[in-house]
Amino acid sequence: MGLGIVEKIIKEHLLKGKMISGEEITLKIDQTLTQDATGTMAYLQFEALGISKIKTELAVSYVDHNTIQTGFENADDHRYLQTAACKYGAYFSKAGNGICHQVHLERFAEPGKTLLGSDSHTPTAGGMGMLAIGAGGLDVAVAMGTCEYTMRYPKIIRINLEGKLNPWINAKDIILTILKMFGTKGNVGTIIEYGGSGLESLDVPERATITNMGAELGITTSIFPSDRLTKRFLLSQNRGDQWKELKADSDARYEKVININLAEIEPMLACPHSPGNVAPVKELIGKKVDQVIIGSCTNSSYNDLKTVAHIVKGHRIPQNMSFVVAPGSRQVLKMIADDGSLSTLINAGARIAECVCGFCIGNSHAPATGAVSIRTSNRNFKGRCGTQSASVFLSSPETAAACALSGVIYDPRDLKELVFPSFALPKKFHVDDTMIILPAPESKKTEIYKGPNIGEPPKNKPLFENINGKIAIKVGDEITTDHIIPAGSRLKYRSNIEKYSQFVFEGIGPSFPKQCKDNKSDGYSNIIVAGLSYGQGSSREHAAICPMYLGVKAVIAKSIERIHRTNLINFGILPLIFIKPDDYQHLNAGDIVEIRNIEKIITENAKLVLENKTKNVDIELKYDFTEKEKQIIVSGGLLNYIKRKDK
Ligand code: MIC
Ligand code: SF4
Repeated sequence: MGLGIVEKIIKEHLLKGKMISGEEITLKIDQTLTQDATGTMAYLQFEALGISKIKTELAVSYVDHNTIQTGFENADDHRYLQTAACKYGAYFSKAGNGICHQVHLERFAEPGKTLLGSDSHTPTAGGMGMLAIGAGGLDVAVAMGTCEYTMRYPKIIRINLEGKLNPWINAKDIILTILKMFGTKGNVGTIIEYGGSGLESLDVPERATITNMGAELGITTSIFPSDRLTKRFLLSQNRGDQWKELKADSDARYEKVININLAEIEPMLACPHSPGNVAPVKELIGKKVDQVIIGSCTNSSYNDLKTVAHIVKGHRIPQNMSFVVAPGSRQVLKMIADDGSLSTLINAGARIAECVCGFCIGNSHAPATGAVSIRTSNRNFKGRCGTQSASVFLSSPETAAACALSGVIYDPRDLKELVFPSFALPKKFHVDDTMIILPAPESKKTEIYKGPNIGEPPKNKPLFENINGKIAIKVGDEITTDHIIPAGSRLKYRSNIEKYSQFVFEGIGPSFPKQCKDNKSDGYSNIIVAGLSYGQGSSREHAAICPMYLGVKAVIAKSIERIHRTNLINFGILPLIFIKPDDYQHLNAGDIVEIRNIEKIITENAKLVLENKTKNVDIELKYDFTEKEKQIIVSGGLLNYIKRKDK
C-alpha cells in the first residue's frame, strides 16, 4: 500500500513507536523555532536541563512578539535571547526582521523535514511541505537538546482542493471555508494533507495562509506536497538546493477524503468572537467599520500587501477609519518599498507598523470602545485585540482593503472599476539576512545576560498521593489561552512567573490568583473546572506554568485542546475529563473535592473517582495518559522527570 506525505515524513523520522492512530510515537526533530514571548522560558528551561549545546540541525530564536519596549523588560529579554542563542548555537533573528512564521518560510523551511516550534502557528511551514508542529516551550527545549518529540500518531485526513479560485478570492477564504465546515472544536489529533488539481494555482505563501490557520481548527498540523511551485519559491529565495519533491502515492489511504471546489469559494469573514464563527461577506455587507489592519503571520506576504496597495491606489481611506499595515518581514517591507506599494499605502492614509506581531497579540492598535475592526490575522477571541467591547472580524487582504476604502463591510468583487490584480510571485525575492545573527564559533561565545525581570523557571513537587482540593474557578466552553493568561499589555512579564501569575483569568475571573492563595493557605490544592475545548488557541505554556505556580493540581473539563493538555502534563497538572459531561453541573467554585491514591490509579489504569465533599456526590473522570505521560505527571512535570531519569 502506498503512503501519503505525512506518513512518508513520519516514517523517515520515526525513532520509537508504531504508525497506528493513537499510538505514542517519538519523532526525530530536524529544526526548532522559538519566539521571544515563549522563548525566554524555553531557553531558561533548556539551561535548567543542563545540556551544553543545541543538537538539532537548525534552531532559530526569533524576536517578534514583545517589541513594544515601554520599559526595560522586553529589551532585556531580547538581550538574554541573543546571548543564549550565541552560547547554545541558535540562529538569532533580531526584532524588526519579521514574524517568525513568515521569516521561517522565506529563509529556513525545507520540504520533507520536521519542525517543532514554541508557537501554535508553527504549522505555517506546512505550506513548504514540512511536518511543522506547535508545542509548549519546554517540549521545544527538550527537542533542542535531544532532537526528539513524543506525540500520538495522528488521524490523517486528505482535503483535495479542485479547480481554481475566482478573481478576488484569497487562500484565506479557503481556510475560512474549511473552518466553517470543521469548526474549532473536536479536531484534536488530526493532520490534514492537501492535494488536488487546485494546488497548481496556489503558491507557497498562499498554501502557508491555509496551513497557518489549521491552528484554529485545533489540528496537530497540515501540509502541502512539495512540487514545482515549491521549487520555484525556493529558487526565488536563493534556496533552490533545498528543494526536494514530496508527493503522496496514488494509492495512499486516509481516514477521510474531502473534496472542495475552489470555484465555489466566496469571500468569507470570521465573525466575533471565534475564528470558527464564519459567514459569507455578502451576509454582512454595509456594516460600519472603524479599523482595518493588514498583517500577522497569516496574511502579510509580499503579494498580500501588493494587492492591498493596488486596491487602495489613488484613493484616500475615509477620515474616521484607522488603516494599519504591518508587513510580515523585513523582506516584504523592503520589496513594497522598492516597487512603490509602500508609498501608495502611505498616500492612501495607512499607518505603517513594525514587521512584528504587534496588533495581533493585542499589544498595539487596540480599537476604540465598541469599534468594528477587520483584520487579516487569525484570532478574534473576545478582548485579544486589547478592547473588550470591540468586534473583530477576520478576512482576506482583498476584503479588508475593500472595507478600508468604503468604510463598511464590502465584497471585493463589487470593486467594479478595478481590474483584478493577479500578481505572479516575483522571480527573485530581496534576500538580505543581515538581521539574522549566525551561531557564534566556540572562541566567540559570550556569557548569558539576564536582566532583573528574568526569574528562574518555577519548580514543582512530585504528585501528591491524595488531592485534597478546592475548586478555585468554574469556567464555560471554549476558554482560550488568552482567557487563561492574557498577552497584550501583560506580555512583558513572560519571564517573571511570580508577577505574570497575578493576571491568570484576568478578564473572566480576576479574583482567581487571590482565591488560589487563600485556598493554599487553608491547606487545599486548587482545581479548575471547565467546559468544552479548554485551552484553545496558543501554545503559551504560561497558561499551565502560572496556574501551577498558584497551586493548581488538576483541570477537570469536558474536553481539553492538544497543546494545552500536553503543557498541563509537562507542568505536573492532571488533565481530567468528565465521563458524563452533565456532571459538570455537580461541581461549583468553592466546592471541596478529593481524589485519593492518584499515582496508583493512573499507573494501573484504574477507575478515577472524584468525591465532591460539599455536595456529597461522586463523579467519575477519565484520563488517557501514555506510559511516558504517567511518569511525567507523577514526577511533577517534565523537568523533574528528565532529571529523575538522568540520575
Ligand atoms: C498567539 O498568536 O496567541 C501567540 C502569541 O503567537 C501564541 C504564543 C504566545 O502566547 O507566546 C501562540 O499562538 O502560540
Ligand atoms: Fe504573532 Fe499573531 Fe502570528 Fe501569534 S498569530 S505568531 S501573535 S502574528
